[in-house]
Amino acid sequence: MLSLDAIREQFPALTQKVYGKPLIYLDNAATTQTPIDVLVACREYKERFNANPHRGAHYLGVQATTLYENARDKVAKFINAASGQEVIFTKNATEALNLVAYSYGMSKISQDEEIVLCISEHHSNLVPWQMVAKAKGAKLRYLYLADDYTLSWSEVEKVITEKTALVAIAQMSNVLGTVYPLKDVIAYGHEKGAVVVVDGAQSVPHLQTDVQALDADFFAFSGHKMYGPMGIGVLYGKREHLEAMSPFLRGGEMVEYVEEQVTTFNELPYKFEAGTPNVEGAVGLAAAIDFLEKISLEDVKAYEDGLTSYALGKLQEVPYLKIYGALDAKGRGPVISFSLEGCHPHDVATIVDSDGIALRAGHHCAQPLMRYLGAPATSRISFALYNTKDEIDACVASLKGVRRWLGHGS
Ligand code: 7TS
Repeated sequence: MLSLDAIREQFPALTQKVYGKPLIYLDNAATTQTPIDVLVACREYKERFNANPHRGAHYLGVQATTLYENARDKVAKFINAASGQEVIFTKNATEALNLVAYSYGMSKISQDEEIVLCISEHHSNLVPWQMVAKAKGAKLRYLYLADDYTLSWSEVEKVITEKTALVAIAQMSNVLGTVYPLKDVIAYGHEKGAVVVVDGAQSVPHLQTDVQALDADFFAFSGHKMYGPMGIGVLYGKREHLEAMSPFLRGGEMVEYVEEQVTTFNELPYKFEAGTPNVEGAVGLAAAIDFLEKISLEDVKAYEDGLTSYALGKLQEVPYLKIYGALDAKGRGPVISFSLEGCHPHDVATIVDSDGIALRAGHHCAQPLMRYLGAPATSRISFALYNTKDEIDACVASLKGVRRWLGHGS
């Protein structure tokens, strides 16, 4: 692993002061900061190779096409897809999940079949399935969590049945940090005849991804949560599914032949990439993958587990603080949600912000989970590979002052 100093030097955003205090950025589950390698790659693309790919036969057009397709191959290798043809570039995880809902869900799900979601799903992996269920007369069913915020196997066996046509589940919750035992859930789903869609938006920056070992049917994630640019995301899909699906959006290079009345579509993956793609984003994502692989995801995980474990211990020393999520770093990712008794999460975020600390407050786009937890909102800190124990100490010290700031005795 590179030294922490060397890693932090890669992130210009982290050297800033806000309100005269060093920025402590603990909102990485929302988006990560960007390393110089990614900034340089994007800039170089725009300065030297900018062209519309797959169209012009001119020099720049060929360069742009090569960069874009190399990025696709890099992504395929990174997630261990069998082929780049199974990797579709999208705008973000949300668009990737909508693509599956529209192109697979709306044609393959039938009346009275069941779609199974976990109660902790982000709205991006929930609202599209509500649409499919409503349009097709299917039923939505939820996997509920145990008191320790884990998913019990008895719950899996109870909810996923022969009626289940599709299971849509995140690998890691963006609120609780729970990492779900997806390999087993997917195998069980397949046993019951279901297709399994994985939302990897939170897990990809922290865990090694292997879509073939998982045996996921679809796997979605975003570039900007893994040190890449915004506006680029990925949908992996097994070839057999993608081949059988209709396009999501239409126009541009996703066609083979267009006649006045009918169109035939391009081969995979272009069939699903309508319009001019985000080459700059793809190039940046490829650079982000290089950056992560240079450090190694194994080392990233070990380091972040250490931060999570440390933070869980320190947060429990804060009076009146309740953690929503497992108290052990094992089986969870570096995302910690909590409440401070008597303090609204937005007040907590505003007060610690004045100390230069960025954390997140709200429902985290997981309102059904919040309702299930009985908490309308929580505060959340989330780590990336550049965070430090000193930053956690500073955050905890700031949190300790919040209740007094709001007029509570202690
Ligand atoms: N799925 C999960 C599990 C997420 O955490 C998010 C974003 C998304 C999907 C959507 O990603 P997007 O890139 O398409 O927007 N989660 C958060 C969050 O926790 N705070 O801000 C965004």
